[in-house]
Amino acid sequence: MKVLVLGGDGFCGWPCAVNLADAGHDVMIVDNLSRRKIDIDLGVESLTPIATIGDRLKAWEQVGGKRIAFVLLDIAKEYDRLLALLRSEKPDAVVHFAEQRAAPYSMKSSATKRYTVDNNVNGTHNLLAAIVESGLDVHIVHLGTMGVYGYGSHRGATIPEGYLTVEVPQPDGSRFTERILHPTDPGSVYHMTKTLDQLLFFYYNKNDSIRITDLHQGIVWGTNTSLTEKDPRLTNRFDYDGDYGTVLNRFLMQAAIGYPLTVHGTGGQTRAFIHIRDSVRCVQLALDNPPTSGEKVKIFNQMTESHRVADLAEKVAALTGAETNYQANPRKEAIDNDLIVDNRCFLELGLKPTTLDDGLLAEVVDVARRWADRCDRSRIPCLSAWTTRQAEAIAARP
Ligand code: NAD
Ligand code: USQ
Repeated sequence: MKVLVLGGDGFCGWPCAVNLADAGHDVMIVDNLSRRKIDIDLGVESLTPIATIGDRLKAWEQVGGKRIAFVLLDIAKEYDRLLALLRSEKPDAVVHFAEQRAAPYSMKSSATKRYTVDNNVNGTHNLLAAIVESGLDVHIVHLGTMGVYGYGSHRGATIPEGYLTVEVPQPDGSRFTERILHPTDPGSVYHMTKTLDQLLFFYYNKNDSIRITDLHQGIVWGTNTSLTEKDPRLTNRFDYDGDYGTVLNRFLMQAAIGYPLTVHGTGGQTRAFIHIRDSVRCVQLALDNPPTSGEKVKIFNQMTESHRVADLAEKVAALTGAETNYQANPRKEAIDNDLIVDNRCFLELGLKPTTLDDGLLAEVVDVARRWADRCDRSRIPCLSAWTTRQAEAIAARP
Protein backbone atom coordinates (compact mmCIF):
# COMPACT_ATOMS: atom_id res chain seq x y z
CA MET A 1 0.00 0.00 0.00
CA LYS A 2 1.23 3.56 -0.66
CA VAL A 3 0.95 5.62 2.53
CA LEU A 4 1.63 9.31 3.16
CA VAL A 5 2.56 9.90 6.80
CA LEU A 6 1.78 13.55 7.59
CA GLY A 7 3.83 14.60 10.63
CA GLY A 8 6.06 11.55 10.23
CA ASP A 9 9.06 13.28 11.84
CA GLY A 10 7.28 13.57 15.21
CA PHE A 11 7.16 11.45 18.35
CA CYS A 12 4.29 9.17 17.24
CA GLY A 13 4.79 9.59 13.49
CA TRP A 14 8.44 8.56 13.17
CA PRO A 15 8.14 5.07 14.72
CA CYS A 16 4.90 4.62 12.80
CA ALA A 17 6.57 5.49 9.48
CA VAL A 18 9.45 3.03 9.98
CA ASN A 19 7.02 0.35 11.12
CA LEU A 20 4.94 0.76 7.96
CA ALA A 21 8.06 0.69 5.77
CA ASP A 22 9.23 -2.41 7.63
CA ALA A 23 5.88 -4.04 6.86
CA GLY A 24 6.60 -3.48 3.15
CA HIS A 25 4.47 -0.40 2.45
CA ASP A 26 5.63 2.50 0.23
CA VAL A 27 5.98 5.28 2.78
CA MET A 28 6.40 8.99 2.22
CA ILE A 29 6.80 11.32 5.20
CA VAL A 30 5.33 14.79 4.75
CA ASP A 31 6.39 17.21 7.49
CA ASN A 32 7.22 20.92 7.79
CA LEU A 33 9.62 20.21 10.71
CA SER A 34 7.69 22.76 12.81
CA ARG A 35 8.12 20.61 15.93
CA ARG A 36 11.91 20.93 15.71
CA LYS A 37 11.51 24.70 15.22
CA ILE A 38 9.27 24.97 18.31
CA ASP A 39 12.04 23.30 20.35
CA ILE A 40 14.45 25.97 19.10
CA ASP A 41 11.96 28.76 19.87
CA LEU A 42 11.37 27.39 23.37
CA GLY A 43 15.09 26.77 23.94
CA VAL A 44 14.60 23.09 24.81
CA GLU A 45 15.67 19.79 23.28
CA SER A 46 14.45 16.22 23.28
CA LEU A 47 16.10 14.36 26.16
CA THR A 48 17.27 11.77 23.64
CA PRO A 49 19.48 13.23 20.90
CA ILE A 50 17.54 13.05 17.65
CA ALA A 51 19.18 12.96 14.23
CA THR A 52 18.14 15.29 11.41
CA ILE A 53 15.40 13.93 9.19
CA GLY A 54 18.00 13.36 6.45
CA ASP A 55 20.21 11.30 8.76
CA ARG A 56 17.22 9.37 10.05
CA LEU A 57 16.20 8.32 6.55
CA LYS A 58 19.80 7.44 5.57
CA ALA A 59 20.20 5.35 8.72
CA TRP A 60 16.94 3.55 8.02
CA GLU A 61 18.18 2.55 4.54
CA GLN A 62 21.57 1.54 5.98
CA VAL A 63 19.99 -0.85 8.50
CA GLY A 64 18.22 -2.45 5.55
CA GLY A 65 14.85 -0.80 5.78
CA LYS A 66 12.73 -0.12 2.71
CA ARG A 67 13.42 3.45 1.53
CA ILE A 68 11.17 6.15 3.02
CA ALA A 69 10.65 9.30 0.95
CA PHE A 70 10.40 12.76 2.52
CA VAL A 71 8.67 15.96 1.44
CA LEU A 72 9.03 19.23 3.34
CA LEU A 73 5.54 20.70 3.19
CA ASP A 74 3.24 22.69 5.46
CA ILE A 75 -0.19 21.07 5.12
CA ALA A 76 -1.89 24.06 6.79
CA LYS A 77 -0.42 26.65 4.41
CA GLU A 78 0.58 24.96 1.15
CA TYR A 79 -2.72 23.71 -0.19
CA ASP A 80 -1.69 23.66 -3.87
CA ARG A 81 1.45 21.63 -3.16
CA LEU A 82 -0.55 19.21 -1.01
CA LEU A 83 -3.09 18.72 -3.79
CA ALA A 84 -0.33 18.25 -6.39
CA LEU A 85 1.35 15.70 -4.12
CA LEU A 86 -1.87 13.71 -3.73
CA ARG A 87 -2.38 13.79 -7.50
CA SER A 88 1.15 12.63 -8.27
CA GLU A 89 1.46 10.02 -5.51
CA LYS A 90 -2.11 8.65 -5.55
CA PRO A 91 -1.77 7.19 -2.05
CA ASP A 92 -4.06 4.44 -0.80
CA ALA A 93 -3.98 5.97 2.67
CA VAL A 94 -2.86 9.07 4.53
CA VAL A 95 -1.96 8.87 8.22
CA HIS A 96 -2.44 12.34 9.71
CA PHE A 97 -0.24 13.17 12.72
CA ALA A 98 0.60 16.72 11.56
CA GLU A 99 -0.80 18.94 14.29
CA GLN A 100 0.44 21.07 17.19
CA ARG A 101 -0.16 18.56 19.94
CA ALA A 102 0.73 20.07 23.31
CA ALA A 103 -2.10 21.42 25.49
CA PRO A 104 0.24 23.62 27.61
CA TYR A 105 1.89 25.09 24.50
CA SER A 106 -1.56 25.86 23.08
CA MET A 107 -2.41 27.77 26.30
CA LYS A 108 0.80 29.82 26.60
CA SER A 109 -0.39 32.99 24.86
CA SER A 110 -2.86 34.34 22.32
CA ALA A 111 -0.17 33.73 19.69
CA THR A 112 0.13 30.00 20.51
CA LYS A 113 -3.66 29.62 20.80
CA ARG A 114 -4.10 31.16 17.35
CA TYR A 115 -1.23 29.18 15.87
CA THR A 116 -2.67 25.91 17.23
CA VAL A 117 -6.14 26.61 15.79
CA ASP A 118 -4.80 27.87 12.44
CA ASN A 119 -2.36 25.01 12.06
CA ASN A 120 -4.55 22.13 13.20
CA VAL A 121 -7.92 23.11 11.75
CA ASN A 122 -6.52 24.38 8.43
CA GLY A 123 -4.23 21.37 8.07
CA THR A 124 -7.07 18.90 8.55
CA HIS A 125 -9.44 20.87 6.35
CA ASN A 126 -6.84 21.27 3.58
CA LEU A 127 -6.32 17.52 3.57
CA LEU A 128 -10.06 16.83 3.29
CA ALA A 129 -10.63 19.47 0.58
CA ALA A 130 -7.59 18.27 -1.39
CA ILE A 131 -8.78 14.67 -1.34
CA VAL A 132 -12.18 15.76 -2.66
CA GLU A 133 -10.58 17.93 -5.36
CA SER A 134 -8.21 15.13 -6.38
CA GLY A 135 -11.11 12.74 -6.88
CA LEU A 136 -9.05 9.97 -5.26
CA ASP A 137 -10.44 7.36 -2.88
CA VAL A 138 -7.97 7.75 0.01
CA HIS A 139 -8.43 6.31 3.50
CA ILE A 140 -7.53 8.93 6.14
CA VAL A 141 -6.29 7.62 9.49
CA HIS A 142 -6.24 10.59 11.88
CA LEU A 143 -4.67 10.80 15.31
CA GLY A 144 -7.29 12.37 17.53
CA THR A 145 -7.39 12.36 21.30
CA MET A 146 -9.29 10.84 24.21
CA GLY A 147 -9.54 14.45 25.40
CA VAL A 148 -12.40 15.14 22.97
CA TYR A 149 -14.75 13.39 25.43
CA GLY A 150 -13.56 15.59 28.31
CA TYR A 151 -12.77 14.65 31.87
CA GLY A 152 -15.25 15.01 34.65
CA SER A 153 -18.81 14.75 33.38
CA HIS A 154 -19.18 11.04 32.76
CA ARG A 155 -20.51 10.11 36.20
CA GLY A 156 -19.48 6.48 35.95
CA ALA A 157 -20.69 5.96 32.37
CA THR A 158 -18.46 4.03 29.98
CA ILE A 159 -17.08 6.19 27.16
CA PRO A 160 -18.11 4.50 23.89
CA GLU A 161 -15.97 4.43 20.75
CA GLY A 162 -17.03 7.78 19.31
CA TYR A 163 -20.80 7.39 19.10
CA LEU A 164 -23.45 7.53 21.78
CA THR A 165 -26.93 6.11 21.42
CA VAL A 166 -29.39 8.60 22.91
CA GLU A 167 -33.14 8.61 23.46
CA VAL A 168 -34.84 11.85 22.46
CA PRO A 169 -38.22 12.66 24.10
CA GLN A 170 -40.93 13.89 21.67
CA PRO A 171 -43.66 16.43 22.48
CA ASP A 172 -46.28 13.62 22.42
CA GLY A 173 -44.38 11.67 25.10
CA SER A 174 -42.94 9.12 22.68
CA ARG A 175 -39.17 8.70 22.23
CA PHE A 176 -36.84 7.95 19.35
CA THR A 177 -33.27 6.72 19.51
CA GLU A 178 -30.39 8.23 17.59
CA ARG A 179 -26.69 7.40 17.31
CA ILE A 180 -24.83 10.70 17.65
CA LEU A 181 -21.21 11.77 17.96
CA HIS A 182 -20.36 11.70 21.67
CA PRO A 183 -20.65 15.27 23.00
CA THR A 184 -17.30 17.01 23.22
CA ASP A 185 -15.84 18.74 26.27
CA PRO A 186 -12.33 19.98 25.43
CA GLY A 187 -9.97 20.99 28.23
CA SER A 188 -7.57 23.21 26.26
CA VAL A 189 -7.37 25.06 22.94
CA TYR A 190 -5.35 22.12 21.60
CA HIS A 191 -8.02 19.60 22.63
CA MET A 192 -10.66 21.91 21.13
CA THR A 193 -8.96 21.68 17.71
CA LYS A 194 -9.42 17.90 17.87
CA THR A 195 -13.15 18.33 18.51
CA LEU A 196 -13.28 20.62 15.45
CA ASP A 197 -11.40 17.98 13.42
CA GLN A 198 -14.07 15.50 14.45
CA LEU A 199 -16.84 17.70 12.97
CA LEU A 200 -14.84 18.23 9.78
CA PHE A 201 -14.57 14.46 9.42
CA PHE A 202 -18.29 13.99 10.08
CA TYR A 203 -19.17 16.52 7.39
CA TYR A 204 -16.77 15.35 4.66
CA ASN A 205 -17.72 11.74 5.30
CA LYS A 206 -21.42 12.60 4.96
CA ASN A 207 -21.04 14.93 1.96
CA ASP A 208 -18.20 13.37 -0.02
CA SER A 209 -18.09 9.80 1.34
CA ILE A 210 -14.45 10.19 2.36
CA ARG A 211 -13.33 7.07 4.22
CA ILE A 212 -11.97 8.09 7.62
CA THR A 213 -10.74 6.38 10.78
CA ASP A 214 -10.34 8.76 13.74
CA LEU A 215 -8.16 7.34 16.50
CA HIS A 216 -8.98 8.84 19.89
CA GLN A 217 -5.60 8.23 21.40
CA GLY A 218 -4.67 8.44 25.09
CA ILE A 219 -1.35 9.75 26.47
CA VAL A 220 1.52 7.97 24.77
CA TRP A 221 4.41 6.82 26.95
CA GLY A 222 7.74 5.12 26.27
CA THR A 223 10.14 6.28 23.60
CA ASN A 224 11.53 3.64 21.25
CA THR A 225 10.21 0.64 19.36
CA SER A 226 12.29 -2.38 18.35
CA LEU A 227 12.88 -0.67 14.97
CA THR A 228 13.96 2.76 16.25
CA GLU A 229 16.39 0.95 18.57
CA LYS A 230 18.28 -0.50 15.60
CA ASP A 231 20.57 2.51 15.17
CA PRO A 232 21.22 5.60 17.36
CA ARG A 233 20.27 7.81 14.40
CA LEU A 234 16.79 6.25 14.43
CA THR A 235 16.20 7.16 18.10
CA ASN A 236 12.81 8.65 18.80
CA ARG A 237 12.29 11.95 20.61
CA PHE A 238 11.65 12.15 24.38
CA ASP A 239 9.94 15.37 25.48
CA TYR A 240 10.32 16.22 29.15
CA ASP A 241 9.85 20.01 29.34
CA GLY A 242 6.85 21.71 30.93
CA ASP A 243 5.13 22.33 27.60
CA TYR A 244 5.65 19.16 25.58
CA GLY A 245 6.53 16.51 28.16
CA THR A 246 3.58 14.29 29.05
CA VAL A 247 2.87 13.11 32.55
CA LEU A 248 4.16 9.53 32.71
CA ASN A 249 7.33 10.09 30.68
CA ARG A 250 7.97 13.20 32.79
CA PHE A 251 7.62 11.25 36.04
CA LEU A 252 9.96 8.51 34.79
CA MET A 253 12.55 11.05 33.69
CA GLN A 254 12.18 13.07 36.91
CA ALA A 255 12.74 9.88 38.92
CA ALA A 256 15.85 9.14 36.84
CA ILE A 257 17.46 12.50 37.72
CA GLY A 258 16.27 12.72 41.33
CA TYR A 259 13.71 15.51 40.74
CA PRO A 260 10.55 15.27 42.90
CA LEU A 261 7.60 14.10 40.80
CA THR A 262 5.49 17.09 39.73
CA VAL A 263 1.90 16.09 40.56
CA HIS A 264 -0.58 18.86 39.66
CA GLY A 265 -3.20 19.50 42.32
CA THR A 266 -4.42 16.41 44.16
CA GLY A 267 -3.36 14.04 41.38
CA GLY A 268 -6.97 12.84 41.17
CA GLN A 269 -7.01 13.43 37.39
CA THR A 270 -7.56 10.12 35.62
CA ARG A 271 -6.24 9.74 32.09
CA ALA A 272 -5.93 7.04 29.42
CA PHE A 273 -2.51 5.69 28.41
CA ILE A 274 -0.93 3.68 25.62
CA HIS A 275 2.68 2.61 25.01
CA ILE A 276 4.34 3.91 21.84
CA ARG A 277 4.72 0.30 20.57
CA ASP A 278 0.96 -0.22 20.83
CA SER A 279 0.29 3.17 19.23
CA VAL A 280 2.33 2.10 16.21
CA ARG A 281 0.54 -1.26 16.08
CA CYS A 282 -2.90 0.39 16.30
CA VAL A 283 -2.18 2.61 13.28
CA GLN A 284 -1.21 -0.49 11.31
CA LEU A 285 -4.39 -2.28 12.40
CA ALA A 286 -6.47 0.76 11.39
CA LEU A 287 -4.83 0.82 7.94
CA ASP A 288 -5.41 -2.90 7.50
CA ASN A 289 -9.10 -2.55 8.40
CA PRO A 290 -10.36 0.50 6.47
CA PRO A 291 -13.99 1.61 6.44
CA THR A 292 -15.95 0.39 3.46
CA SER A 293 -17.29 2.82 0.88
CA GLY A 294 -20.21 4.78 2.41
CA GLU A 295 -19.40 3.71 5.97
CA LYS A 296 -19.60 6.33 8.72
CA VAL A 297 -16.36 7.65 10.22
CA LYS A 298 -14.82 4.79 12.21
CA ILE A 299 -13.81 5.97 15.69
CA PHE A 300 -11.55 3.83 17.87
CA ASN A 301 -10.47 4.58 21.43
CA GLN A 302 -6.73 4.05 21.10
CA MET A 303 -5.79 3.43 24.74
CA THR A 304 -4.97 0.39 26.81
CA GLU A 305 -5.37 1.46 30.46
CA SER A 306 -6.50 4.34 32.67
CA HIS A 307 -4.71 5.66 35.75
CA ARG A 308 -4.98 8.46 38.29
CA VAL A 309 -1.98 10.79 38.12
CA ALA A 310 -1.32 10.33 41.88
CA ASP A 311 -1.32 6.54 41.42
CA LEU A 312 1.21 6.86 38.59
CA ALA A 313 3.44 8.93 40.87
CA GLU A 314 3.11 6.29 43.58
CA LYS A 315 4.01 3.53 41.12
CA VAL A 316 7.05 5.41 39.84
CA ALA A 317 8.10 6.23 43.43
CA ALA A 318 7.81 2.56 44.42
CA LEU A 319 9.98 1.57 41.45
CA THR A 320 12.65 4.24 41.89
CA GLY A 321 12.42 5.68 45.42
CA ALA A 322 11.50 9.12 43.99
CA GLU A 323 9.84 11.79 46.14
CA THR A 324 6.55 13.38 45.13
CA ASN A 325 5.78 17.10 45.04
CA TYR A 326 2.06 17.98 44.97
CA GLN A 327 1.97 21.47 43.45
CA ALA A 328 -0.46 24.18 42.34
CA ASN A 329 -2.09 23.08 39.09
CA PRO A 330 -1.39 25.33 36.07
CA ARG A 331 -4.47 23.89 34.36
CA LYS A 332 -8.15 24.60 34.86
CA GLU A 333 -9.36 21.00 35.09
CA ALA A 334 -11.49 18.80 37.35
CA ILE A 335 -9.60 17.93 40.54
CA ASP A 336 -10.63 14.32 40.08
CA ASN A 337 -12.59 12.31 37.56
CA ASP A 338 -13.49 8.76 36.67
CA LEU A 339 -12.59 7.36 33.26
CA ILE A 340 -14.07 4.09 32.07
CA VAL A 341 -13.33 3.53 28.40
CA ASP A 342 -14.59 1.03 25.85
CA ASN A 343 -11.58 -0.01 23.73
CA ARG A 344 -12.94 -3.24 22.29
CA CYS A 345 -12.39 -2.29 18.61
CA PHE A 346 -8.61 -2.67 18.75
CA LEU A 347 -8.72 -5.64 21.13
CA GLU A 348 -11.04 -7.43 18.71
CA LEU A 349 -8.63 -6.64 15.85
CA GLY A 350 -5.88 -8.40 17.79
CA LEU A 351 -4.09 -5.70 19.83
CA LYS A 352 -2.23 -7.27 22.76
CA PRO A 353 -1.86 -4.36 25.20
CA THR A 354 1.51 -3.47 26.68
CA THR A 355 0.75 -2.39 30.24
CA LEU A 356 2.60 -0.46 32.94
CA ASP A 357 3.25 -3.76 34.67
CA ASP A 358 5.17 -5.25 31.73
CA GLY A 359 8.56 -3.96 32.91
CA LEU A 360 8.84 -1.12 30.40
CA LEU A 361 8.65 1.61 33.06
CA ALA A 362 12.16 0.64 34.16
CA GLU A 363 13.30 0.72 30.52
CA VAL A 364 12.16 4.35 30.18
CA VAL A 365 13.96 5.24 33.43
CA ASP A 366 17.12 3.66 31.97
CA VAL A 367 16.82 5.73 28.78
CA ALA A 368 16.34 8.88 30.87
CA ARG A 369 19.34 8.04 33.08
CA ARG A 370 21.51 7.54 29.99
CA TRP A 371 20.72 11.07 28.78
CA ALA A 372 20.34 12.76 32.19
CA ASP A 373 23.15 15.22 31.45
CA ARG A 374 21.12 16.62 28.54
CA CYS A 375 18.29 17.62 30.89
CA ASP A 376 17.81 21.30 31.70
CA ARG A 377 16.14 21.14 35.12
CA SER A 378 14.93 24.73 34.83
CA ARG A 379 12.64 23.64 31.95
CA ILE A 380 10.85 20.94 33.96
CA PRO A 381 8.12 22.97 35.74
CA CYS A 382 4.85 23.42 33.83
CA LEU A 383 4.41 27.19 33.76
CA SER A 384 1.81 27.62 31.02
CA ALA A 385 -1.28 28.70 32.98
CA TRP A 386 -4.83 28.14 31.73
CA THR A 387 -6.14 31.42 33.26
CA THR A 388 -4.78 34.28 35.39
CA ARG A 389 -6.11 32.44 38.46
CA GLN A 390 -3.80 29.47 37.76
CA ALA A 391 -0.95 31.89 36.92
CA GLU A 392 -1.28 33.44 40.37
CA ALA A 393 -1.36 30.02 42.02
CA ILE A 394 1.84 28.97 40.20
CA ALA A 395 3.55 32.24 41.11
CA ALA A 396 2.75 31.53 44.77
CA ARG A 397 4.37 28.06 44.67
CA PRO A 398 6.99 27.72 47.45
P1 NAD B 1 4.78 15.79 17.52
O1 NAD B 1 4.67 17.25 17.75
O2 NAD B 1 5.98 15.07 18.03
O3 NAD B 1 4.66 15.47 15.94
C1 NAD B 1 3.84 16.20 15.07
C2 NAD B 1 4.58 16.31 13.75
O4 NAD B 1 3.74 17.02 12.82
C3 NAD B 1 5.88 17.09 13.87
O5 NAD B 1 6.93 16.40 13.22
C4 NAD B 1 5.58 18.43 13.19
O6 NAD B 1 6.73 19.01 12.62
C5 NAD B 1 4.51 18.02 12.17
N1 NAD B 1 3.58 19.10 11.80
C6 NAD B 1 2.86 19.89 12.63
N2 NAD B 1 2.14 20.76 11.90
C7 NAD B 1 2.41 20.52 10.60
C8 NAD B 1 1.98 21.11 9.38
N3 NAD B 1 1.15 22.14 9.35
N4 NAD B 1 2.45 20.59 8.22
C9 NAD B 1 3.31 19.53 8.23
N5 NAD B 1 3.77 18.96 9.35
C10 NAD B 1 3.32 19.45 10.52
O7 NAD B 1 3.45 15.13 18.11
P2 NAD B 1 3.13 13.59 18.40
O8 NAD B 1 3.25 13.37 19.85
O9 NAD B 1 3.85 12.74 17.45
O10 NAD B 1 1.59 13.57 18.04
C11 NAD B 1 1.16 13.23 16.72
C12 NAD B 1 -0.35 13.25 16.66
O11 NAD B 1 -0.87 12.34 17.64
C13 NAD B 1 -0.93 14.63 17.02
O12 NAD B 1 -2.00 14.93 16.16
C14 NAD B 1 -1.40 14.46 18.44
O13 NAD B 1 -2.48 15.31 18.70
C15 NAD B 1 -1.78 12.99 18.49
N6 NAD B 1 -1.67 12.44 19.86
C16 NAD B 1 -0.46 12.44 20.52
C17 NAD B 1 -0.40 11.93 21.82
C18 NAD B 1 0.88 11.92 22.63
O14 NAD B 1 0.84 11.54 23.82
N7 NAD B 1 2.02 12.30 22.06
C19 NAD B 1 -1.56 11.39 22.40
C20 NAD B 1 -2.76 11.41 21.71
C21 NAD B 1 -2.81 11.93 20.43
N1 USQ C 1 0.20 16.45 34.88
C1 USQ C 1 0.77 16.42 36.15
N2 USQ C 1 2.11 16.65 36.25
C2 USQ C 1 2.90 16.90 35.18
C3 USQ C 1 2.31 16.92 33.88
C4 USQ C 1 0.97 16.70 33.78
O1 USQ C 1 0.10 16.18 37.15
O2 USQ C 1 4.11 17.10 35.36
C5 USQ C 1 -1.25 16.20 34.73
C6 USQ C 1 -1.98 17.29 33.98
O3 USQ C 1 -2.39 18.35 34.84
C7 USQ C 1 -3.15 16.49 33.38
C8 USQ C 1 -2.56 15.11 33.15
O4 USQ C 1 -1.38 15.04 33.95
O5 USQ C 1 -4.18 16.37 34.32
C9 USQ C 1 -2.21 14.79 31.72
O6 USQ C 1 -1.32 15.78 31.20
P1 USQ C 1 -0.37 15.45 29.96
O7 USQ C 1 0.45 16.65 29.66
O8 USQ C 1 0.34 14.17 30.20
O9 USQ C 1 -1.42 15.13 28.79
P2 USQ C 1 -2.37 16.09 27.91
O10 USQ C 1 -2.16 17.51 28.16
O11 USQ C 1 -3.77 15.59 28.07
O12 USQ C 1 -1.89 15.81 26.42
C10 USQ C 1 -1.29 14.59 25.98
C11 USQ C 1 -0.70 14.85 24.60
C12 USQ C 1 -1.85 15.20 23.64
C13 USQ C 1 -2.88 14.09 23.66
C14 USQ C 1 -3.38 13.82 25.07
C15 USQ C 1 -4.22 12.56 25.14
O13 USQ C 1 0.25 15.91 24.66
O14 USQ C 1 -1.31 15.35 22.33
O15 USQ C 1 -3.99 14.43 22.86
O16 USQ C 1 -2.23 13.55 25.92
S1 USQ C 1 -5.47 12.66 26.35
O17 USQ C 1 -4.86 13.10 27.63
O18 USQ C 1 -6.02 11.32 26.48
O19 USQ C 1 -6.44 13.64 25.95
